[in-house]
Amino acid sequence: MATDQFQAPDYYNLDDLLTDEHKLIRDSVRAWVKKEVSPIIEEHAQNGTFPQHLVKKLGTLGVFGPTIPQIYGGGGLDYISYGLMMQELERGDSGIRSAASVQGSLVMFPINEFASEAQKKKWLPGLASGDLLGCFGLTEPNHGSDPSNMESKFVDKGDHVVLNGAKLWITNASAADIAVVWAKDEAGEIRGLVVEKGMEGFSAPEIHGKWSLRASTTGELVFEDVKIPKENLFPDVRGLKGPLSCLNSARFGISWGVIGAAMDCYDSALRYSQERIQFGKPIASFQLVQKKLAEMITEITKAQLLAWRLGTLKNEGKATPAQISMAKRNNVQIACDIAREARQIHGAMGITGEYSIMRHMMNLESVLTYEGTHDIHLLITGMDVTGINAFN
Ligand code: TGC
Ligand code: FAD
Repeated sequence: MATDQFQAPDYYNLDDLLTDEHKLIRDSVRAWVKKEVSPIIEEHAQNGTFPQHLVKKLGTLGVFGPTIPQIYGGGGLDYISYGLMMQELERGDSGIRSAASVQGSLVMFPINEFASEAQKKKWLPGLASGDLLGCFGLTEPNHGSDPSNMESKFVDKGDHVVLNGAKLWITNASAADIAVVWAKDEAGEIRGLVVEKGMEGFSAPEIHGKWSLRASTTGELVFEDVKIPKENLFPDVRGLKGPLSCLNSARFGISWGVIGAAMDCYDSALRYSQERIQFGKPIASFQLVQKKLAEMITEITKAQLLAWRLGTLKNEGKATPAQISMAKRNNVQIACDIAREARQIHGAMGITGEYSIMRHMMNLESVLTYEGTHDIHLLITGMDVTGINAFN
């Protein structure tokens, strides 16, 4: 892969909206990505391997659970800091951002929100430091967009429960030490529980053959009569709103993260178009190439403004799930479009691992689907503005 020459676009002086602390955090994660991710990521993606050695380093960097209180090892930071971290990680690769999103928003967030004090003390510090890696099991083989119909269930056996079922498409699954799993009790109510690696009857086989997120590990969670102590059940949450509230945090992070991938594609395309000579002049001098670049920077700027405003609302505790859906859907879509246009500007070079473009493009196909598909988020917006639920 060519040297990482990334220069972040800031067409509307958005840095003026950030505090000095935000910029310091953003710049330190940016520098870390250049040093630790850019030199190795293409090879991992080509080989379909997860750079597991980065987990501990990500913990040291402080990107696991940055909004979690410091007493549990988190950063105690605001949501704009979190968003900027996700932007920079995804500038490197969506798979690295995925690992951090899952750890922070889908594993640490529910433990912090719904777990007992003893559970928080047991798991949060190790997750924050990267000594432990977690995963989040909501999706099942037969239930993706409709998790309310999940089939995984557990029965009460006095001091423990016995869990049966399966989860599919789970980020970090085979690498994880613990899994936050959502399953129904005997009354059919959704509960959250922590399943630990090594528990008898629990396995987490890896899914192979992906064309997307190849530097991320994705797997299954299989539960065959897994005996789980009752201390591993979250006491403070019942129903689908439990897992869906975790998704609010992760979707928020994605709405920032994908801007990083889009910025990387735009930056690379801009540089390439100024250097590549055809018909005796740089391809940047052709109007059709300029149209592509002008539209890319316009969409990036709009996405940055949407994410920043959403971050301020989230900091004030005012961001609604529907507002988060709009930002996730819009920003992932524009990132997909930008990756595709950037690929065209790079011509044949765009299909190689010399540039990050095609890797981003393929990664973003997963991002379009996970955490709620593009169309599910459209229907959430539709429901919000019309008051009519198109799901039921
Ligand atoms: P519905 O009846 O609308 O709601 C059930 C209950 O949940 C509440 N609720 C929410 N609460 C918090 N946040 C949200 N975003 C919420 N949305 C709904 C709702 O108020 C209700 O509460 P209550 O008290 O009345 O019980 O539920 P539904 O069954 O009709 O489904 C609605 C729908 C389709 C929007 C929802 O199921 C959905 O979002 N589906 C998409 C599934 C999804 O996003 N899965 C993601 C899996 S995790 C993942 O992909 C990780 S990838 C990570 C990575 O690698 O980065
Ligand atoms: P389906 O729900 O079967 O949808 C298929 C198509 O039908 C989509 O286009 C969808 O928009 C459309 N559709 C469905 N219902 C409707 C409707 N009512 N109206 C209109 N169209 C509809 N899940 C986890 O729990 N944890 C993870 O860590 C995790 N990581 C993932 C990592 C990767 C790489 C991927 C690809 C997925 C991951 N997922 C994870 C799963 C992800 O959340 C689901 O794939 C997603 O929610 C969609 O579910 P599905 O794939 O079953 O598609």
